[in-house]
Amino acid sequence: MSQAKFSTETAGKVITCRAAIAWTSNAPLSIEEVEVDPPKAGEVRIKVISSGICGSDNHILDGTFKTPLPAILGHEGAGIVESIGEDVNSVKPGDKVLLIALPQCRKCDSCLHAKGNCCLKEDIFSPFGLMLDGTTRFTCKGRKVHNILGTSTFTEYTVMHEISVVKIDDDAPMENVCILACGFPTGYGAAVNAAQVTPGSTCVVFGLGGVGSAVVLGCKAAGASRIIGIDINERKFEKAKALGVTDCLNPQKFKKPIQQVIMEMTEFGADFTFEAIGTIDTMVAALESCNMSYGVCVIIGVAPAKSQLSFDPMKLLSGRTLKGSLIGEYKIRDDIPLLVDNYMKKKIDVDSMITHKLPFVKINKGFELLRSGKCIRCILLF
Ligand code: PAD
Ligand code: ZN
Ligand code: ZN
Repeated sequence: MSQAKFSTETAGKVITCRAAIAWTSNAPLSIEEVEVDPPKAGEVRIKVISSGICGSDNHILDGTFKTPLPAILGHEGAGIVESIGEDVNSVKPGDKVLLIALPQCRKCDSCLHAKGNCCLKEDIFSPFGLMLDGTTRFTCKGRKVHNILGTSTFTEYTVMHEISVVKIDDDAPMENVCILACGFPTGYGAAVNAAQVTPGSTCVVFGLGGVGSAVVLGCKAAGASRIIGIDINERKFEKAKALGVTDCLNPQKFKKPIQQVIMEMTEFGADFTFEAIGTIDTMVAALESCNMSYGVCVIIGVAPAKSQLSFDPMKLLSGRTLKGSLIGEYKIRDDIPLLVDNYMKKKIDVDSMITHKLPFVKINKGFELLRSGKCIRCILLF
């Protein structure tokens, strides 16, 4: 086994490094020099090696997902532990880790439940952008800078709680494995865990970006025989077909609502539908596209702040199931290392989702690629 290289020279000291700061929404990120404090008790300081850019980061920048700014965004990272605070037992300096926005404290109601993964220590539903003790480890130009969902990966060094840090195999390929910190498990797990897609079934995936592509891979792995992919950006269709989508539809090309088109294509509606975009309209369309009696609709997309989902409750009375899924219902510290092992054994195809790699300093170009739909997943390398 190869041993990761690390230095303990910086342990206990403030590290000065580069980070991309989001000073306000709807503006480019700016690469700045930041000071990163040493980790406190229960915390881990990590040298970031790679980070994906997720649709949720873009929702923060366009103001639809509210979290305090200025902040260092990014929540899909892979790195090496630089130093640990007191009482940290599950990782040590030099360990290879994934940096994940959803913790697993193993003590709260959700963590102790066999099915729950929405750890009560998470910072997702009303993000405050600070560590659990109410402070931040980042300073830029004398100003305190928030973290994002306890993660912050758009920086050369970050500090996270141990409960959100997942130790992975020493031989994991660090340039690509970051995708297993958010996009891949979110989509794949929505299919195999949340929906429990069955062999021979028909699935519909709304949104063929990074997360939707991983849903497609999950549906395919579960044996779905028909996978209908929906996107307004037809650039996505070629890749989607390569991943396993059997029919690609652009809703803007039809005069009638897309749910009606799907009902006609599938006769009685799909067995499983997934919303991986984050708009109310597409959530309703996904619900109405699944079979009225036994269809299952899984909401993955993050809807704009304060929006409300509204639909005729009779749509559920007939037997449909509507559910949501966070990071694919994985209990991150228990389950994600196994996904990494399966990736390394080539049992799951994560690499095909990665279409671009850029040096970290070109982060704004990475966001441009995401917004224009030219990429599925773009990875930043540090
Ligand atoms: P992405 O930008 O890569 O993909 C979104 C796709 O949706 C793009 O291909 C768009 O072209 C397409 N699209 C946009 N509007 C429409 C529309 N009206 N109709 C059809 N297609 C459309 O983002 P992503 O894949 O990284 O993220 C997708 C969503 O998943 C986003 O809302 C993000 O916040 C959410 C997410 N959820 C979790 C979770 O745990 N539930 C985790 C990570 C991301
Ligand atoms: Zn994400
Ligand atoms: Zn918990």
